Amino acid sequence: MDKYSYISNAHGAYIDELYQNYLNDNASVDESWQRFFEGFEFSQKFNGHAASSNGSAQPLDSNAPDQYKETKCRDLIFSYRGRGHLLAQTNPIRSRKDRRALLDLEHFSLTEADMDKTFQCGYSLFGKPATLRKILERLQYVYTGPIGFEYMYIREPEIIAWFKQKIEAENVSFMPAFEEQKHILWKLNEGVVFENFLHTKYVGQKRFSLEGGESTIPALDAIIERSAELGVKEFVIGMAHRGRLNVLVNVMGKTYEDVFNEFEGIMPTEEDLKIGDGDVKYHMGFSSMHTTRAGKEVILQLAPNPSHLEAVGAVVEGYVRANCDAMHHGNADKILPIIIHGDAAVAGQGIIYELIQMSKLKGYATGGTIHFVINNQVGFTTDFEDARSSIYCTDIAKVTDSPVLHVNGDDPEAVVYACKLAAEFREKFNRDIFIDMVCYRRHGHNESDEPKFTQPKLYNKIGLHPNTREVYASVLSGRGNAPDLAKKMDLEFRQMLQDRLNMVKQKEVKYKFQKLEEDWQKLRYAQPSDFEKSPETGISQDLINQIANALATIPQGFNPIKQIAKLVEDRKRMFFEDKRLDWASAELLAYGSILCEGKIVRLSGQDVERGTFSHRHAVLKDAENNTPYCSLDYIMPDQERFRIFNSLLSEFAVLGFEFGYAMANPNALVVWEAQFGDFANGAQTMIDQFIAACESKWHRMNGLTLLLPHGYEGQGPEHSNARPERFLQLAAEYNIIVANITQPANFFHLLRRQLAWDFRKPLIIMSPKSLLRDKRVMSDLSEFTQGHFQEMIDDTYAEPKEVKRVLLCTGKVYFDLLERQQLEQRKDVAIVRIEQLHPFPSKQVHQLVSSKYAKAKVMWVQEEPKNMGAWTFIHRVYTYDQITCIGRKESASPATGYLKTHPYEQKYIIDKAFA
Ligand SMILES: Cc1ncc(C[n+]2csc(CCOP(=O)(O)OP(=O)(O)O)c2C)c(N)n1
Repeated sequence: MDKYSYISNAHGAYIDELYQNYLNDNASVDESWQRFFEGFEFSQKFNGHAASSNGSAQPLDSNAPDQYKETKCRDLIFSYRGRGHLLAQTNPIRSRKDRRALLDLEHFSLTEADMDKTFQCGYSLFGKPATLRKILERLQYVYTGPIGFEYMYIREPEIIAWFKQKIEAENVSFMPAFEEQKHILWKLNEGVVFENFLHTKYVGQKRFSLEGGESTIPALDAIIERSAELGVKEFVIGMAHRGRLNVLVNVMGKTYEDVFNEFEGIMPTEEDLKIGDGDVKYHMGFSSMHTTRAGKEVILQLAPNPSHLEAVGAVVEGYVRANCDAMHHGNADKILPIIIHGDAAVAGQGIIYELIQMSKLKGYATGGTIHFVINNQVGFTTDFEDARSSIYCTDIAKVTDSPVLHVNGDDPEAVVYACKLAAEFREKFNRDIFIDMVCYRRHGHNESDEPKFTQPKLYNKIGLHPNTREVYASVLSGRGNAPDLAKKMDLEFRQMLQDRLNMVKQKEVKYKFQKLEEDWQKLRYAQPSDFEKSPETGISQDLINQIANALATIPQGFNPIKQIAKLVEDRKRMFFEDKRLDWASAELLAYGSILCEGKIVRLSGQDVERGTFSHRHAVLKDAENNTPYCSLDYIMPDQERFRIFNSLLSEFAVLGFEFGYAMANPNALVVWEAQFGDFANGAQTMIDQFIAACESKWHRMNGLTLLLPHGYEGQGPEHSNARPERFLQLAAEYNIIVANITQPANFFHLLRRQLAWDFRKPLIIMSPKSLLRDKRVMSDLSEFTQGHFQEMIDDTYAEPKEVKRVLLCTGKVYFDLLERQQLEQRKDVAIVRIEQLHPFPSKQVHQLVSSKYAKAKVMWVQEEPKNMGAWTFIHRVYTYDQITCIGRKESASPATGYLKTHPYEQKYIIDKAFA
């Protein structure tokens, strides 16, 4: 402390403290401070009097600065690392906005007169003291060149140290070898010439060209090459419209001929039309096997994608996680998600925040994602200044301490360098990283748009700006490297495209199916007849006993709280004495049975481990140390373990993730549960664009299951209604299953049916709340050892000959109707439950009504208002006879907020049904 008492300014106390820390443990202070203190002690040792007793600093020799300036120079280095990116030359088309980098010498009380003084802190850049001139030169070279590095906000010192080492020491110059330069030019040439070719051949056709951002092609190539060297075997890419066709052919290996065919407008075959309606060419997915230049064989996948920007990212993550679980032994290093964003979308869409928050959670982590932003500085017609409040479009990266590399898109060598660095970072730290490639958009939002309506000044500049390939070609020829190369490549490639267009048959891309793709190949698309009767899904009593044992066992040494001890006792009694199961037991039994088939069961959503309504208790917690115990993991050897995860408080991204998981693996039962059904509307994009339409648009089946708590129980507008009407409105052409079930055994069979079918369909279940504990909602054990899902359940109480009225209903209202029927002993009213609303079991219902209750009037009873619930759908499908509806009046709000009003409304419905 004494040693530093001469520093009489505001820094003194701070430096004193640092020095104390340094004396206690050298490594506890930043490396540059270590060098600083070493220098200080060195000068103390040899000069004895680095400072005067009156506190003012004194130079050690004529060329050495005083300690105050030494400190300031150190600040300068530190500040360049943290703020240099604000000055980096990343914008190819216009000068950067002043972001107040505050990096001038005067900000550090340094002057021109200090330039040739030697500073100890040169150590941290050169491993030895250096003049301010050299220090500044190096800092400017590294930090204000074509890449702006943002990493100093990261709170792990080892990551900061890694970055510093990489960019300040190992790769000060990122100029690649000549062979690599040629390859970059080749990829750029492919990117540029392909767009140019389409532009001239298909004038005015929408293609969302990559022009202005063509460095994306060498960029993706570099990520794939470097990651493959580091052991990645599979890449899953999510991207929007911009540049997609270019990526498809020049990265993914789709044939040029295929793309030309799509531009010519292919006629769908009869087979295609049977599956669905298809999608535009810049939304389609693709997968291929690719051999890297270093000879590594890797799988490339591009996820299909709707117009809704950024939604696909969550799907990609789920897809990656599924492949990681099923094919890479959980090893995320083998599979890499790459998400390509637009600058406006990544800044504006809220799902990005959800996605980022998922990235490190145990249920959702995928070992780090490379985010690549094609930052063309405009979103449709909106300037970046109207598109965000943050400085950078990537500022969300800071939420998870993910580094960002801002790079000039007109410098493909810098882009390639940034991509390789990102690949190395991801493999080393399994953390997200962002590349923000600043470029421009040569045309309007699409090719027929006039950009000068809104950005005339910018587009005057862009009009004069040479394309990236020309820019790079002149860099290469400036270096004296093969001046004719670019021209030669252009001619060759253009000729090849012309040949392809002339329909010279292209060598087919070799396509090898990966394992899960093979599993999908074993399935088939559904036919209408598949929905007439469900397959048998019972399980043996032996298996039930094994699962029951697991569910009814608390392991030695585990301390349950009192209620859990009782719950486990109750389970045991249900399975082994009463032989009647409640809802939760039926559900867990279904999951357990699938796990025992060696298949994955994944359940995620908010609070699913315990269950929102405290019924599931799939994961028990030790009362003393909180250790979790998942009973279903202990049924038998060689079973799959139960993948159950409490999710973050997100619907959009989490549902997208689960959709992606189910899209990857046909043999996994993937379930997402909403806290209450209404919250699913936060994920409406996933429901509309992916769940309802994926098979029709992209010919991709998906077996995702949604559990949406639903039912009118007086809990108010927001906890009553899972909006079945919305799902039913989306329902057509057997696209989704919508069910509302009343019996545990039927729930069990429905869940098992998801994997028993030899096709896959999304399943949406309006699931119960208070019924979870209702004594009437129990099923005999015998119903689990045989049988199948029942789409419709007939009345067993009414006297068919006497029946004058048939009440068709679904879900919870059945029990209210039942109660009245029993109470009033109404043998003249039959209550028929529709357990599966879509596909509607028309044949079964019509057959029943026309034979058993031929003279009866048919009514639809629902507890929802008539503009909600199933009524509008029933009206659509119940074509056989006249049918009327009993329900709440048409309403703006789903349910009353007045607790006392609720029972009156409910009674009114039941009264009318039996009137
Ligand atoms: C969720 C959503 N909202 C609006 C749109 C309409 N839209 C299509 S492209 C676009 C601009 C996207 O800008 P940016 O993310 O910068 O990508 P770019 O098109 O510039 O590559 C908009 C608003 C959309 N597709 N998705």
